[in-house]
Amino acid sequence: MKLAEIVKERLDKTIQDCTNEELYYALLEMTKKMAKNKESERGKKKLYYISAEFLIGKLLSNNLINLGIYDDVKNVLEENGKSLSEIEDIEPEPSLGNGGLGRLAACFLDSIATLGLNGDGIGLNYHYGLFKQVFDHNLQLETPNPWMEKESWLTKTDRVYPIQFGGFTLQSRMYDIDVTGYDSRTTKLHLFDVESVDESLVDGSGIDFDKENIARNLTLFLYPDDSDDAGRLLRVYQQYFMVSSGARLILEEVKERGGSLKELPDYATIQINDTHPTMVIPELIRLLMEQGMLMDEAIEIVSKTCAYTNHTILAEALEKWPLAYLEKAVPQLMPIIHELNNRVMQKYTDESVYIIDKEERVHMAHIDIHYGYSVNGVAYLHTEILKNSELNNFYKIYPEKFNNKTNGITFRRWLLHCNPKLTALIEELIGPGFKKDAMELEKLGAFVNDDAVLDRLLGVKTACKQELKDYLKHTQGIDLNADSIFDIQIKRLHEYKRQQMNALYVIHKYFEIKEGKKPSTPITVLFGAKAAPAYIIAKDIIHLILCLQQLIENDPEVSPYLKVVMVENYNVTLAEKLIPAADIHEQISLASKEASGTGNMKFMLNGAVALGTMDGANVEIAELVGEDNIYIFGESSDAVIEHYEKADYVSKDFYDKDKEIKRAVDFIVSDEMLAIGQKENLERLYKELLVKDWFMTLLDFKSYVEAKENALKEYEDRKAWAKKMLINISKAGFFSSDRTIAQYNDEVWKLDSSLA
Ligand code: 26V
Repeated sequence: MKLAEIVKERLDKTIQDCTNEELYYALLEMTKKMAKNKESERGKKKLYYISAEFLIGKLLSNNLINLGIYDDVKNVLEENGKSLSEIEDIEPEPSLGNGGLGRLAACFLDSIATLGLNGDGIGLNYHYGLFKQVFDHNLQLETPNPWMEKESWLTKTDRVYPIQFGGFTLQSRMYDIDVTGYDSRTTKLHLFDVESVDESLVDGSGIDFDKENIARNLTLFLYPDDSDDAGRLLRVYQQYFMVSSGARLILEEVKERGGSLKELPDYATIQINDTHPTMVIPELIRLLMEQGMLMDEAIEIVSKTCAYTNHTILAEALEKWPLAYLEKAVPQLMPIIHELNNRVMQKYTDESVYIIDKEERVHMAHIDIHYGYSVNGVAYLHTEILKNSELNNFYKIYPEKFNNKTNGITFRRWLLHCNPKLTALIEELIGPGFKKDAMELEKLGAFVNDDAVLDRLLGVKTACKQELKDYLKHTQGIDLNADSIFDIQIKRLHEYKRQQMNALYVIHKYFEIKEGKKPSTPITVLFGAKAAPAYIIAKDIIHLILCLQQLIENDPEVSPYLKVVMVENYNVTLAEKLIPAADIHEQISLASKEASGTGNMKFMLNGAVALGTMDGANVEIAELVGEDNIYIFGESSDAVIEHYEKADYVSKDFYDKDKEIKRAVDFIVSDEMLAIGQKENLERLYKELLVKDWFMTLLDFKSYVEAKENALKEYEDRKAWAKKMLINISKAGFFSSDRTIAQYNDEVWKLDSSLA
């Protein structure tokens, strides 16, 4: 059905007469109908990707591209005096994820659909998502981010399941979002919602609500504040609600496809995305036993069905739920969890592999590893660290279960959609084949010495920088200098990602400029990051950055050469504008701590050059592009792991012995800064860096400054820089999520491709 017919039928209007909002809803209806007609053929075995997060971003443009009608729609709208990009602005962005883990799940669904694999996503339908970030007096405030309007991408289904908790039962209803794959089929994201949810529980503009009213609050927020027992318990309720709903759907679908429960592993494979969905293992065992299966057999069958992906080695992110929480929320799982633990205890004497520890906490990852058939890390280095250190005791027991699947990104969103100018240039140079086979980008290598091509590449970058400037002016009132170097760090705010190190560099540069050492080209340091509401130091780092932004903005001696910008409410939409405009991207985590990173891949694909440590997928990027096309600094992961083992890192030593480090750190609590910022926040951060600095900022600071100066210097040779850009783009093919998903399928899931 054509757009003109839809608006006629909906509103009895012509396209010309419609408002942007009316056109948005008409396009929504049109794409939903088109996606319906393209559902994948269903093979015998099906993948269920269960995840607490799916950071899907806006869907309209992406769907139009994947359905192959983007240009047609754009033209029709233009002929009628309408702009597709203005219509896109109307679409709310759901914040159903936090960062890389959730965005990865969304990229994976795109690739699963594109490859024609039989696989769906399963998650929760959070009404207010994570939260919307607002800056006030240089501090982060959180407000709800409602995204479900009268019409949305969600389709209500008839599947409703009763989900039992200790003492009460809630009804769970399934909603679906169609996920379109490029040029091919669609798959589905199933989001479960509690029927009794009540948005009015959130009053005022903040994100506070009655955490104990589970029936009404369960699907309001992703990761509600977990700084108290009620918040943590709510997470357990959410997790069980998600996996019990998912498990029922999976078993029902197996039966609908003609399978018996004994054949579960032949009909279903479940990818557990980090530990949030781990309870699916005991829940499936329980449901199979409820249908008459003996425990031994139920455990064996479920163990052949579930596979686990680890996304972090940070101790605080590895979930360990107190037994008491589980006893209260999900008492029906307790006999099973105890039995799973008993079996481990009977077989192994090493207490570090037990499921329940001496402090009566349940280690969720241990359930996955013992009772799943595959354990994978998300980049080469990360998997090696899992095997050789973090999970070494498990690796010794189950070497055959461990495998690596280096993350990937969908090029449809992170090139075709977000950077049409670069896409057009690439297509002109090497033809359209790279859109389906990302490895074809290698063909760009033929142009590294072609001055005309390099000039055009620089031209595209300048145009993207100008677009970002216009966008930020229009949406956030921020002024950028499009002729400056755009140095960008966008990711969750976390100490291990070391935004504080970048901020210390800004201070260092501020001093240099004051001393008369001015950069050849002005520098703009852009940040985008949300801090978890209860993560105090992360919020202090945001405060530091925002205060620096204000201080420098108002200093006429410095502001022509240096600008700091922290964009408000960093999300997928902003990433799509920021990434094409970057010259340098910061991937500066403490080596060993960033499992993979996926932003690094997006920037590379868009012709930015990385400044980074040998961490996560940076290692693989460095190997592919070669040392001339990336700026690597800092201690190795081995050295860092050794520092932790020996507990021999003392940040104060670095502060005492280096004047420039001392000067930068001291500036955090200088009179200038205290005149702008909050004493409490700045002093806390200052002390943290001096007495703890758990992620070794000061250890790497000097080599960071050196590497950054080198990058800034080499930027001045525009031709040589353009070459680096081109090489980065040409080597990005490996990081297509189509490759990652094909590897999961070949080595873990073993589904048939319905496109074969
Ligand atoms: C843990 C927690 C702990 C409590 C607070 C809320 C919360 C939310 C998420 C998590 C899981 C952290 C794991 C994670 O997000 N890992 C990221 O996964 C990306 C995709 O594999 C990877 O690129 C990033 O390097 C990794 O940090």
